Order: sequence, then structure tokens, then C-alpha cells
Amino acid sequence: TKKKLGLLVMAYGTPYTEEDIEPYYTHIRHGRRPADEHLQDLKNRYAAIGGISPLAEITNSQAKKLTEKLNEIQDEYEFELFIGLKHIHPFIEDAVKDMSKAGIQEAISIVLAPHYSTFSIKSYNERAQKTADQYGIQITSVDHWYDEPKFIDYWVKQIHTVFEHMPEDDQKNACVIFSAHSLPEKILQHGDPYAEQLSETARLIAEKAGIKEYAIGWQSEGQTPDPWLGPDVQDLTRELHKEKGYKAFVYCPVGFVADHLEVLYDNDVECRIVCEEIGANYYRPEMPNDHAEFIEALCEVVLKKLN
Ligand code: FEC
Repeated sequence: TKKKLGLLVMAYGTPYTEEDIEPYYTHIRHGRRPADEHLQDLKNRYAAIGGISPLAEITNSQAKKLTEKLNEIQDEYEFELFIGLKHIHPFIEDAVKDMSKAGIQEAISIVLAPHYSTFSIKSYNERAQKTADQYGIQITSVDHWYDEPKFIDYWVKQIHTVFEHMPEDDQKNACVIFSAHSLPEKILQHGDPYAEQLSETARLIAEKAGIKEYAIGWQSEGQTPDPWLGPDVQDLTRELHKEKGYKAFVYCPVGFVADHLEVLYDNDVECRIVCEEIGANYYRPEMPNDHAEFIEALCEVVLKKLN
């Protein structure tokens, strides 16, 4: 008989309705309500991508397909899915509580973000662990999967598709920009591996895709006074264009796994505007979302952790 195992899939979460935007942003700000100006700015960005973000639906689909695939390809474990979000319900704590109600004693958790940082994966995993301790559940947590070969292959394939459809002049003069969500620069003082892991993801993808012209940048930094990891992708685009005269930019926000605000707005609106200003063409490969190859990559990660 198969061993029953809880599968805790954790993700960032997104407002479900416009009314959710304020409490969501307040949660991101650790309970401090953002200034009206910042809140309005965020509401405008959601409005610009069609009102709400497709993230909730994509997260659910990724998690469901991951569970189905895991149960299909092996017969040692019977995985039971629980979704836990960082900044909106169902919160990570709710998911672990539900596991307990369902009689789960052992679980594995994975965050739908590839790179480890004290500010991201660590905080997800700590919240899961803390609640699991209260309910006597044993959780094994995946810390990162930025170098999973099938994940690398996903991006290689998407980049090739983009290049195949470019005019020849763009192909010869294109630069690929790999990026992740910026974090406060102070993380580096504590030996945080986040920046190094992004470099490694970029190197692995570029090498396998045969891309020589590439750069690494950061995006979506917060509205706070402390310095954030840079260069920001928009500044980087201008600089690269000035220095090397690239005619096309291919944005690969590999720190994210879905179409959501930070990609649909920060890349597709903001970076595109920069490209238009400097007279370069804008390209952005498809995000992993619930593509079969990406789901298989996540399966690998989970099964490797268990074995
Ligand atoms: O709704 C959507 O479609 C977008 C969802 C969303 C994702 C996401 C991913 C990451 N964030 C990370 C760190 C930070 C830090 C701050 C911060 C702020 C925001 C705000 C929104 C937001 N984040 Fe986010 N992030 C998403 C959404 N994030 C909205 C607030 C407005 C703004 O600043 O744009 C700064 C907090 C502060 O202001 O003090 C830090 C990291 C990731 C990638 C890893 C992960 O997915 O967990 C890191 C998706």
C-alpha cells in the first residue's frame, strides 16, 4: 500500500478582488498600512493588467497538476495537496492546520519560487515548520531548485522559440536579461545565497541555450528607503543599449514562475516602455505557469528530496 504524504505547495498569493489589495499590501508590509500614494499606485498597476492578477488561478493549477503528476508517476506515496500562501488566505498556517484535520502526519513542502533567500523561501519554510510543530506533523522542506535540469531546459526551450521567431537583425543583436525580484541589499551581509543562485540559473540557461550576450538584473524593488539589489532591469536596459547598441532585449524573469503583476506590469509594461524609448525590440518568453515540462521539473525536485 502507498504511504500517505501531505504535499504543501506554498506560493506568494495575490488579491482575489480589488477590496483585497489594501489588506494584502498591509500584510506584505508586516502589518503596517502603506501610504495612500503607494496603495493607489498598486491599485493602478493591477488595473493596468486587467483588474486582478491571474496568479491565484495559475498557482492552483500548478499545484493541482503537480499533485496529479506525482501520483501518476510513482507508487510509493499517495500525495494529498494543501496550498498555503504567504500574504493572503489560505495562509501557510491554515494549510498546515488543514493537514492536521485530514490526519496527515508526514508532509513535504515546496515553494513555487526557485531561489533561496532569508527573505523568501526561508520565511515560507519557517512558518510551515512552526505550525507543523504545533500539530505534531513532520515536514521535509525543499529549500531551492534554481538548478534543476528540467527547469533549466524549460527556459532554454522558451528562449529558443523566441529567437526562432525574431527577425535576423534582432537575432544578431539581442541581449538576454535574466532577473529576479530585488531584495534589500543588506541580505548580502549575512551570506544570503539568493544573488549567487540567480547567477547560477542564468549561467546554466545561457550555456545550454548557446547564448553569449546576456546580463543579470533585478526588478520590482519595494518602496522603502533602504538600498535594494541592483542594477534594476530598466536601468540595465538603457546602459546595455548605450554601451553595446543591442537592438533587441529578451527578458527572462527566472525568479518567478507565473504570469503575474511583477511580470505583466514590471516587464511587459515598464521594460517595454524603456525598449520603445531607446528604439529596441521587446521580447519575453512564456512563463512556466502550468506547462507540462515545468510540472515535470517540480516532480523531479519533490521526488529527489524524498529519496
Ligand atoms: O499579485 C500578483 O500578481 C503579484 C504577486 C507577487 C509576487 C511577488 C514575488 C516576490 N516578492 C518578493 C519580495 C518582495 C519584497 C517586497 C515586495 C512587495 C510586493 C508588493 C506586491 C508584491 N510584492 Fe513581492 N511579489 C508580488 C507582489 N515583494 C503587490 C507591494 C507593492 C510593491 O512594492 O510593488 C517589499 C515589501 C515592502 O514594501 O516593504 C521584499 C520576492 C518574490 C519572489 C519569490 C516569491 O514568489 O516568493 C522575493 C509573485
